[in-house]
Amino acid sequence: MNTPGSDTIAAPATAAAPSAVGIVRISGSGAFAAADALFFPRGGAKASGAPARRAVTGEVRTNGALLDTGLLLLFPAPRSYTGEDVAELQLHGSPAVLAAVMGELARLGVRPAAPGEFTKRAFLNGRLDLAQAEAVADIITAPTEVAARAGAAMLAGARGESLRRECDELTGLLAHFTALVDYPEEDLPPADAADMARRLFAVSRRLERLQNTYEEVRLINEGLACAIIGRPNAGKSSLLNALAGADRVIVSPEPGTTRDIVEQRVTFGGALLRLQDSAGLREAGCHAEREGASRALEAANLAHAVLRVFDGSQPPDAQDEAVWNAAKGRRAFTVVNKCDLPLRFEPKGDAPVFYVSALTGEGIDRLREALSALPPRPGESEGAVLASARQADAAARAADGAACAARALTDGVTPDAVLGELEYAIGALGEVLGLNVSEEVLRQVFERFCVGK
Ligand SMILES: Nc1nc2c(ncn2[C@@H]2O[C@H](COP(=O)(O)OP(=O)(O)O)[C@@H](O)[C@H]2O)c(=O)[nH]1
Ligand SMILES: [Mg+2]
Repeated sequence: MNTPGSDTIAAPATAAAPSAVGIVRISGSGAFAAADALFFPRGGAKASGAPARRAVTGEVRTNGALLDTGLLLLFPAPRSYTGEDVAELQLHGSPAVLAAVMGELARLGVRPAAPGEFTKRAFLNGRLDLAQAEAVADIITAPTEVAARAGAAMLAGARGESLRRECDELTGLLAHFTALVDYPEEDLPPADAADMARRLFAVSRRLERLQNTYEEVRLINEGLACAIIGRPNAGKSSLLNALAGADRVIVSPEPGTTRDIVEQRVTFGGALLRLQDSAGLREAGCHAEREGASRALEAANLAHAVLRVFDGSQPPDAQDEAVWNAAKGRRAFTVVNKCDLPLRFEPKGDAPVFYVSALTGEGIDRLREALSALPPRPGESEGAVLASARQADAAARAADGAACAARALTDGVTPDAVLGELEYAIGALGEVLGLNVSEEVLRQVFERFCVGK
C-alpha cells in the first residue's frame, strides 16, 4: 500500500519543548523494522510483533544503551493515517530524547519527513481528499475554537461530499450530453436542453454559495472588526480596556487623547474579534484630532459591527448625533457607558442597548457575550465550507463553467462549447478534491503544514 517509490519517513509529531509526552511518528515500508531496531517491548517480544493499534510498553535503546521508556503503537497498512505501515513512539517529551531517536532513525536509513509529508502520503494513498487534507492544517492552525470546529466539520467530510455530489451531477450531465451529440442527426430535444440548463444553473448557484463560505472562514480566522465610536470622553478607550481585560489604550479625562485606530484582538466565547478604539467624533479640535475623527468614521464604515458608545451621565448632545449617523446600515450595538453614575441619557434606534460601566465592569460580560455571537459559524449548520483561497477560486471557476454551459445550452450554441464548459467546470471541482492536481498545487497545499503532520 506504499506510494510507489516512497521511502520511510519519521518526524517528531509534538512540539520541540519539554513536555509530558513526545511522539515520534514513522511511516513507510521500513517503519516496523525501524521499530524493531530501537524499541524493545517489556517481556522480550519483538516490536513488530506487537498487536495492531494497541499500546505496548518498552524501552527505547540507541547504541545498545537505554535512552527512555515509553509506548509503541503499530498501525499496519492500509488502516493508518498515511495508508502505509506506521509506528508511533510515545516517549517523555524531552527535545533531547526526540533528537536522539531521530538520529538513530537516520542511521537506520529513515529520512526526516518534510512538512505535511504524512498527510501528503495520506492524500496520495486515498485516505483523505485534498479538501480534507487542507482541513487538517486548518484545525492545527485554527486561532480559535470556532475556527477549529469549522475545520473539524470539513475533515468529517461534509465539504468533500457536497463537492463530490456536484462533481457527479456535472459528470452525469456531461455523459448524457456526450451521448446526445454523438448522434448529431438527432437534435437535442428542446425539453431536454431546458432541463439540463436548469440543472446546470442549480449546480452553479450551489457552488457560488459554497464559494461564499470561504469569506466566512476568512472572517473567523482573521477576526471580525468591531469599531468603537463615540464622542470624546464617552469612555471608548475605557470600554476597550474593560472588554479586553487589559490596560491596552490610554484613558484620560482630557478629551481627544486617542487619535489613531488602536486595534486589540480578543477571543470571546471561542470567537476572535478585533476591537478598534478610535478618536472621538467632534467638530472642534486640532488637525490631528479631526484626522482621527475621520479615520474613526472610516473604520466604522469598514467594520463588521459598530459599538456606539455614549456617556450615560450626560444628556445627548449634537456630537452624539454624528455617532448615531456613523453606524447607519451597520450591525450596531448601543453602549450606554458610565452607568455607575446617575443616568441622564436616553438611547434611541432599534439596536440592542447595553448599559455598562467600563469603570466598575458592570454589564461588560453581557456585552462580551453578545459580541461572541457575531462571527458566522460555518460548518455547524449546513456543513459544507471552503477553507482556502485555492478552493474558493476553483469553486468560482466551476460555478462559472456550469453557468456558461447552461447559457450555451439555452442559447443553442454549438455542442462543443457546452462540452468545453462542462469539462472546465468538472476540472475545477477536481482541483478542490485533488483529482489530477499538479505537483505545484500539492506543494502549495502541503507547505502550510508543520513537520510531523
Ligand atoms: N464614572 C465613570 N467614568 C468613566 C467610565 N468610563 C470611562 N470613564 C472616565 O471617562 C474619561 C474618559 O474615558 P476614555 O476611556 O479616555 O474616553 P474616550 O475619550 O471615549 O476614549 C476618563 O476619565 C475615564 O476614567 C465609567 O464607566 N464610569
Ligand atoms: Mg480614547
